[in-house]
Amino acid sequence: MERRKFIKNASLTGVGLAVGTSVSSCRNLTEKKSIQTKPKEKMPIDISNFPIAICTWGFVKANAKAGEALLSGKNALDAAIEGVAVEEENLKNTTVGKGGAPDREGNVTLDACVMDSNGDCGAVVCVGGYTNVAALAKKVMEETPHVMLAGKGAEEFAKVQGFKKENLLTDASRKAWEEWKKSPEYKPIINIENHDTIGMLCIDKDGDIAGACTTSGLSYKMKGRVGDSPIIGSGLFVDNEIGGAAATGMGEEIMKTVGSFLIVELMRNGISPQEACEEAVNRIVSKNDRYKDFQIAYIAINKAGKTGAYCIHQGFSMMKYQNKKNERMEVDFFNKV
Ligand code: SD4
Repeated sequence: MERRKFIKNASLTGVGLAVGTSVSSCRNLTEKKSIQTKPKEKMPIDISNFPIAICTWGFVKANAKAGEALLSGKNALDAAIEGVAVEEENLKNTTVGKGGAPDREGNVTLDACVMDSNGDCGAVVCVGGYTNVAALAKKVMEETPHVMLAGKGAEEFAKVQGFKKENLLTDASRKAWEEWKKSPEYKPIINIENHDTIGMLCIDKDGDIAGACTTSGLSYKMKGRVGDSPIIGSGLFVDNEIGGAAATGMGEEIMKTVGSFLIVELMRNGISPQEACEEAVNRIVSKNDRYKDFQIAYIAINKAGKTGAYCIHQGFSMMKYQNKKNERMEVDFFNKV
């Protein structure tokens, strides 16, 4: 549209532009409340449903750890960080923390983010040599004026904060990488069973929501590649009035649709966590006929503690800890043919 027409249309629709807009119309704009930003109805909240912890995949121990931390009175953020740390420290998990698969050049680099019930958040990307990157992301949130630190800067910050430096490349991961190098596949097509990022959402005893997401990213990624997991709104999003969502799978596709933010916004408009996860998957598969080659999975929880999850391909599960029970739930999927 040409500029003049655009300005005219903008003023007709009441959308003030900086050029040619009077001070009073600017004031009107800031005073005007968005009709879309409040839930349609106030959710009935029964505090006896809390605490609750949910996480991606069948991470039984991690979810139990978070559930127990919540029961002992820890807040949602600290419980989520304790929970995901179980997988960050699990050497057998080749997609999170220590023991994660390296990039094509043999470097293990980790990504993580956290978001709390005040809407504060922190993230670290491309961090080598430190295992507990979700806890490091919390430090970024609390101790710096920033939201995200990358690479060397994040590593130096970890050192200053007293995190222990470690070699993240285990013998098993190195051997698998050396094997992979014999006939390297550079296409970003991934095995649908090979996404084990842990995204976790917790509601504590007070009904406050927070989350954490941590990963080593795609196996044999390009050096410097960062996926959705540490990106607030993509791998994780929490709004304490509405709920939270987390993602796992092909980060490039999740980022293009800002999946976790989308789910929370859909819930804000009165849609259930289940329907919101289905719609977020639908946004991807409806535009992208390559979906047969990659997995995307979402989990979500709303302020009332209702949960939902959905994915593209069969094989994804979600853990749910509630009333001292830690259950694994198989998740419905899109690709039924
Ligand atoms: C990423 N979402 O870096 C992550 C991948 C994943 O287990 O889920 N890996 O794109």
